[in-house]
Parts: sequence; C-alpha cells; structure tokens
Amino acid sequence: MSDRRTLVVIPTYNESENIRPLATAVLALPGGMEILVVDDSSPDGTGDIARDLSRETSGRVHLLERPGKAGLGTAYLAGFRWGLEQGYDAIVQMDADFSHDPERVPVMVAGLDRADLVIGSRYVEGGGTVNWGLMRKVVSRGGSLYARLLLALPVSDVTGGFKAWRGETLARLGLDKVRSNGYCFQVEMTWRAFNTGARIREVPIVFIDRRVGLSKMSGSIFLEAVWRVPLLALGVTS
Ligand SMILES: Nc1nc2c(ncn2[C@@H]2O[C@H](COP(=O)(O)OP(=O)(O)O)[C@@H](O)[C@H]2O)c(=O)[nH]1
Ligand SMILES: [Mg+2]
Repeated sequence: MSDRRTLVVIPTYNESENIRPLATAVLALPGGMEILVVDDSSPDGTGDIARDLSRETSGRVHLLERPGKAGLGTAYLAGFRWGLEQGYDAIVQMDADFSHDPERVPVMVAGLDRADLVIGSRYVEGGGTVNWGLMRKVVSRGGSLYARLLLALPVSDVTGGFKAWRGETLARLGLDKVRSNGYCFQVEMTWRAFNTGARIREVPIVFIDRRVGLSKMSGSIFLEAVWRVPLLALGVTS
C-alpha cells in the first residue's frame, strides 16, 4: 500500500511562527503528502499564511477555517471528517509546534501496512521527551498510566497526539460520538479504536517541547481527562 494518499491534519491557534516551516518540512517528505490546516481564525494571521501556502504549493496545503477557538479535539474531528470526505487512505494528526518531528511521519504511515492505527509513542524503547520539567513528566506519565489502567488499554502512550490512522479505521470509529476536547481527546480516540477492533502499533518518537509560540493547554483541559476517563471506563460516553 505504498501509493496511499496521505493527509496530515494540523490544528492551529496562533502558530504563525511555526506553520510555514512545519508545512515545508512535511511537504518535503517522500510520499507526496498533503496537509490540512484547521485554523480557528487565529488573531495572529496563521490562516492567511496557510492560504499563501495553498497557493504556493498548487493546492497541496488545504485550509479549514472555523470562526473561533473551539478546542483541539473538535478541530481534529473537523479535519478527520474533511479528510474522509475527500477519500484519503491515511490521515496523520500532528501538532503545529514541532513537538512532533515531521521526520517520523513516513515511518508511522509505513506502519499502517500492518496496523490500523500507529501511535507515535514516547513510552516505548527509543522514545522519550526533551525539554520537559519534572512536573510535566510526572503528569504525563501519571496520566498515561491512569488512563491505561482504567481503560485496560494495551498501549504505552495513551495521551500522545501524534498518530497515523487508516481512513477506514476513523470512519468505523463513530466520530460523532466523541465528546472529549483536550488531552482526553487522544485517550478517547485510542480507546474507541481499540474497542472497534483496530490493530494498534506504537513506534518510538522523541517529543520536543515547543520552542516558539505559547501552549494553549490549561488546567481545565487537564481536569477534563481526570473526570472523563473513568466515565469512558464505565461506558458513559456522552
Ligand atoms: N484549531 C485549534 N487548534 C488548537 C486549539 N488549541 C490548541 N490547538 C493546536 O493544537 C496543537 C497542540 O496545542 P499546544 O498548545 O501545543 O498544546 P501542548 O503541546 O499540550 O502545550 C497546536 O498545534 C495548537 O496550535 C484550538 O482551540 N483550535
Ligand atoms: Mg505543544
């Protein structure tokens, strides 16, 4: 399946310093991938840069604009729906801030030959994090363990957001049922994939904390995961 049509979905909110270098790096990868930027009308003009990129690349960069900031999870869902409508075979999700190394994308997409979902994993041999303080490490490790145990998921990194999906896997998952929007979104998607029988593989990635721009994550987004994961475990899904 090497002639897979691949779409890389990148949600953005105020990523004007990152989107051009990231898009350039992704477009230079083998496989002729395309990009969908899902921008929530960023005040810093990220959407305008994406529009320029679209023109400069003869349409290899697409832009889905939403009227206001509505969260990471719903941005990905909108991007996935768009990608499925356009019939892409593989859909990659990655953050705009270079935390997710574009060089790992081809390995992840190739992993779809024998899997339905490939997770870029910080917590398998060869994976890791760079520039993280002790607190962030504890929260991430703890969160991953918490969700993995409560949901009985055979996955080492359940909170990571760097993934490659087969289109058919996303289509089968029931995107309309997904309710989480912050960190829990990543957990819920992997859990739904597992429950619909997806073959999940993890490939190592080294997560590098953002160098430019600001994090949009907040305490409430973290807390959402704390209360929502047990609800998922109990089967309360909306
Ligand atoms: N479209 C959209 N993108 C978002 C939103 N919140 C975060 N993002 C993007 O999601 C990615 C991850 O967010 P980030 O702030 O880096 O989270 P962190 O890595 O947990 O600190 C980045 O590409 C952000 O620009 C949102 O509300 N809407
Ligand atoms: Mg980030």
